[in-house]
Amino acid sequence: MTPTYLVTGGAGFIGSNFILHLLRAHDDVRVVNVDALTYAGNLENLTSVEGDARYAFRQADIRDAEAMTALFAEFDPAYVVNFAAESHVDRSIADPGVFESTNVGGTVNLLNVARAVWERSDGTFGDHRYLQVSTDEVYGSLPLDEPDALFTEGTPLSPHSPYSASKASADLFVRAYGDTYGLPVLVTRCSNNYGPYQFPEKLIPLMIRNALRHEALPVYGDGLNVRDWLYVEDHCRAIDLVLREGRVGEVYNVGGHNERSNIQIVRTIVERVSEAVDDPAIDDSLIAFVTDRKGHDRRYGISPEKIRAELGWAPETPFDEGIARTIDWYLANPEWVERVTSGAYQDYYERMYGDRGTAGN
Ligand code: NAD
Ligand code: TDX
Repeated sequence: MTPTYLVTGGAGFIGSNFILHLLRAHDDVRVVNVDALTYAGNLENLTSVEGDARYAFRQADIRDAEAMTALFAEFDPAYVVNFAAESHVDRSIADPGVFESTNVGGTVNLLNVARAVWERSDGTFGDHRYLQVSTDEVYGSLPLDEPDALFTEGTPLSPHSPYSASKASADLFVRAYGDTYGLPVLVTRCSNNYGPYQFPEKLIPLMIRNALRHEALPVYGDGLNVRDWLYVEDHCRAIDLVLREGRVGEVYNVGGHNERSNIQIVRTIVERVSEAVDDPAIDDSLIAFVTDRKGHDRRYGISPEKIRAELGWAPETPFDEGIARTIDWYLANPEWVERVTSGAYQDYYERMYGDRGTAGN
């Protein structure tokens, strides 16, 4: 039988890449994209599949029980993949409420609906599966002076930002629904993604955009915070693999041993963008060290050993290739950037960076 994926948050960065991946990877598939279309949701990411008979879009909020129940009735999904979330740490520091509401409340609502619709009279759930797309940030922060220390699935949850606290809470509800009701749940915890369609509030696309405009490149604190970068397509493959072949009830970390400091990333972008557009005015003098993010996690580093050993997953895109592809995509799609950064983005930028000052101030 053709499996139907109900993908929430499918108009966002990773969700839209995941939908494009599914439709490329499987002929025999149906995909329903359910997205509230917040500032981060953009259907333009999916224009290439709009006419595909295997794909449908419905605008709805994962917090809306009635709407979710109606969607389950309409599409009878075999799988739910929950990407829908508020995803930006800086926004969570400025305004935590919606992070609790969408990331925790929305997840619990989806779990309730999945349970109500999928549970049979004997308490079993057949082949249905619910996958929660989580993040390495739930594990907290690693020290810089212990480079061999990595997050494993057994690392205790220790979130620091309102964003990561909301994601960790959601993960605990997911586990509780598995343990208590037998709901067939899976969780993936991935490191920082980069690639096409990422909203330019996140480090890499923000730096590409600012460099092209000769604007300051705001590096938080000393720039030595470390993130573990994974090309989005590799994450999408991992999610699909875990959904189809992972062991129900398990958590799988996803990452590619690609740790870099923020300043390294920014310098790489400066060099490559300058070269790509042949503009020597794009240089390190644009870099501005600004006041640090509150509660800024120092380092993330993922051990992907479990998903490698159990499911044979490994990243396929080396950073050099992934960053070149990403920069090329942003250079080739200035209208996309222009459209998502018009209007409300200007207010956001002023609020976040307007009075940030330089580091140490
Ligand atoms: P994003 O902000 O680009 O997209 C989020 C999407 O969810 C948007 O399309 C938005 O419209 C939608 N959405 C928000 N609230 C909603 C609601 N109440 N109902 C329905 N839809 C709603 O985020 P992203 O970077 O693509 O991240 C997707 C998921 O992956 C998130 O759960 C995030 O925590 C997780 N994650 C992200 C990264 C990363 O590096 N970006 C890494 C690991 C995990
Ligand atoms: O202007 C900036 N300057 C800067 O120095 C921005 C936007 C970020 N930074 C730093 C903060 C982080 O150390 O760069 C690093 C990456 O920042 P973000 O792109 O905001 O990502 P991060 O906070 O690491 O969280 C991301 O990865 C994990 C995603 O946004 C989350 O959704 C995901 O769960």
